[in-house]
Order: sequence, then C-alpha cells, then structure tokens
Amino acid sequence: MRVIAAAALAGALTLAHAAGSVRVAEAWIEEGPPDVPVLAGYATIHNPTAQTARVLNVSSPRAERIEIHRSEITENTVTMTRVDELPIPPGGEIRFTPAGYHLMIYGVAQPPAAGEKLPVEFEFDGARKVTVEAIVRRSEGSAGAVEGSGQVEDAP
Ligand SMILES: [Cu+2]
Repeated sequence: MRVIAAAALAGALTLAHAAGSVRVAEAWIEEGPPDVPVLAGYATIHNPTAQTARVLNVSSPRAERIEIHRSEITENTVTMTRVDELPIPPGGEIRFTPAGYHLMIYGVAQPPAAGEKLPVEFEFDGARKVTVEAIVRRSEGSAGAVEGSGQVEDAP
C-alpha cells in the first residue's frame, strides 16, 4: 500500500511540474498576389506540457477556412496532404516551413497587405484555444518575427 501511495504522489508531482501550457509563436502569413485566393501561413507550436498536445482545428474570422497541410518532397514532385490532427510531442515543438507543415488559408475576403495582421485561432484537444495575430509579410527576408505569439491563458 505504501508503494502505491508513493507512486500516486510522484504522479501528482509530475503533473504539478508540467511547466507552462501550449504556445504558438512566430505566426506569419505570406503575402500573395492579389488574384490568388489562397494564402500560406506559418507558425511554431510549443508544447511544454507532459502530454502530447493535438491541434484539432485552425480558424480565422477573416478566412472561410484554414487547413493544416504537409508538403512532402519526393524526387521531383511536391505533394501536399491535408493533416486533420497535428500532434505536438510532450516537451517538443513543431516549426512550420514551406517544405513541411504549413497553413493553407482559404477565402480571405480582402487580400491582406504586408504589415497587416490577421487573428488566427489554434484549437487544441482539451478545449484549449490559442489566438495569435499573424503578421502578413513577403517571403523574402525570413527574419523570425517576435510578434504573432500567444498562449493558453487558462484551460478549463
Ligand atoms: Cu498546402
């Protein structure tokens, strides 16, 4: 009995020490030509918790819908597949890149110009939501934006 109690206590301590909550940083959207209704977006998602965090949905009041895609480069072709659920490993992060995970943003009513910001909401499992202001910029000059970050304030 004593052993079980100790194990339970250790478990509780581990939970209590899971530092911070899921965070979305460096969110940005690539400025597109005015006649193209689809935009690409990028972010880095950090998961400092002790459990896998899953991104279940991404949305913006400025867009009809947002999908997570993954590009795969095989020989001479690039294929993009839609990702329904993106798991971020415990203590890990996923950085979106043009050659990997990225956001496809469909149906933006007015094409945003460089410097504009679009609110983008990331919904994680456990009803956790993170809203960031993704800055629109041209793809050249890829200096990491310190803007466009956010984190869960309180998970219910
Ligand atoms: Cu895509």
